[in-house]
Amino acid sequence: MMKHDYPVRLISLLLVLLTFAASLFSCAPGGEKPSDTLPATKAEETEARITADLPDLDLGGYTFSVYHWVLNGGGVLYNDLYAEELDGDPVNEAIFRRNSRLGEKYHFDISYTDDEYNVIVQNVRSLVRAGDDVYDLVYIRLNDVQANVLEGDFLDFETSFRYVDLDKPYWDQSLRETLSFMDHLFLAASAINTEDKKETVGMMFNKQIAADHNMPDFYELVNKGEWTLDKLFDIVNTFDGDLNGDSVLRPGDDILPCVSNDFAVMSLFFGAGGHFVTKDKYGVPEYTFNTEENYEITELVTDIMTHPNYASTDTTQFPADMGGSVGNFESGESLFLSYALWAVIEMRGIDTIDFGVIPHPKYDEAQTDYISYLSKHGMGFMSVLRCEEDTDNVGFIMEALAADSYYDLQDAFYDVTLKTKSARDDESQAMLDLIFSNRVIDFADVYDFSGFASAYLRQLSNPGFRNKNITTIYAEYEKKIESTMEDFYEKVEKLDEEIFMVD
Ligand SMILES: [Ca+2]
Ligand SMILES: [Ca+2]
Repeated sequence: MMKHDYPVRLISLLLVLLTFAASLFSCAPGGEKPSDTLPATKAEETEARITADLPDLDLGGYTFSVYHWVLNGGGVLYNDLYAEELDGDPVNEAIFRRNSRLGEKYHFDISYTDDEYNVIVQNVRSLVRAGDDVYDLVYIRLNDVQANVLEGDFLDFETSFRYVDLDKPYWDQSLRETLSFMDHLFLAASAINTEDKKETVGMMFNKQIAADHNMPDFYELVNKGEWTLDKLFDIVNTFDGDLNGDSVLRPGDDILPCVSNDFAVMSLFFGAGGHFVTKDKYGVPEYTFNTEENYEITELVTDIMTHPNYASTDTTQFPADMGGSVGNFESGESLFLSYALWAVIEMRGIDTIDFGVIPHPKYDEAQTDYISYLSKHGMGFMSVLRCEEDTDNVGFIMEALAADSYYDLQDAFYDVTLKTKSARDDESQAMLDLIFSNRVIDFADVYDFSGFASAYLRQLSNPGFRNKNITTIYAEYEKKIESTMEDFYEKVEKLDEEIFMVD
């Protein structure tokens, strides 16, 4: 277990030193920028900066303690809550400045503790049973948090905090919708975190290859609402990248139209409006995968990903030293890379390729919005222990942090995400806005009822599924899905009756 606890005063001193250093190197790339500079899209959205409606409280030196998962001691790209020292990274700097600014204004400190992803699950359970509210804000990895939610370990964001205004845009509205059930929200997403943003998927494209192959202007295609699965299929199907003239496209030999790992099945399916679970008007989740529409989307996605020109690291042989699909894209050997956005951050040191980012395609032009999926394996959402006594302070600090992070921290994250040779174009920023404004994660992927969501993910890569179509795979899971859904309803009912005292 690691614990860091630094007083705000020390942070302030470091901040003074940093500001001095920044003034010495003010022409350095990535230098300080005025905090009132908003991204164009946000400026268009609203004339005035959106602020939290909070009274001017003095929290009397309250220590806001954060408890966060890690994987083998690491696994998080940024510690979004806590910056121990300045390391020259814009995101780190934004977190550091945010905490100093708010800590001074409202008089509180932040402490941070982490534990392995499986240990934290058990510890949270024990703390709640013991009524120990030592931690104010808890992050368990989304892949591991199901039992804690259903056993009632967390407070409901919708009703528990008088200072939290979930309707404000710095609370993620599409994920609020996705993660809630029967009027409860136990896991919340907000501007405080970059962790969930970097796990959100996008399609990176190589601008030089696009020009060489007379591709349409992808930004324009997206903006006109014409970026669809059919368009992607056409590109994959007709792409001429055969450099060695053997009439097949292979990673290492040729230029490929699109590379990914098997997660692209999910990114493309959900991007096209597919779903496992929908909710009825009372917010009750129902397993509704078994529809014509979902099978049609799956068929299109499968047509794309099993096309001989498409290369997925889970089904295609990549050269061993290539670094998979990300490495293939980095070395300028593919037009598209479908991946989580952390790949873009990883690529920021690379100056040999020039690339942009767009969302995954829609099913057809009639689909209203582009939808971006996110992976549950590398991030967790905010939760507060059910035994928390200090809901006023905890709610107040969460609200203050979220409102502040909506500008400086998110701007810094954009900066880092786009900080490649020349992917920092205005269009890319607008595309990231588009991606982050409509993100989903399916309820069935979060709770993995009966394991069908996992089977869906591995349908092309797992040898047990590869020769079956999705209708057959679903039929094998159907009975088990029904019983796990019944089990879920029973648990929620128990939660309502015994813990939240709802009739
Ligand atoms: Ca507490
Ligand atoms: Ca070839």
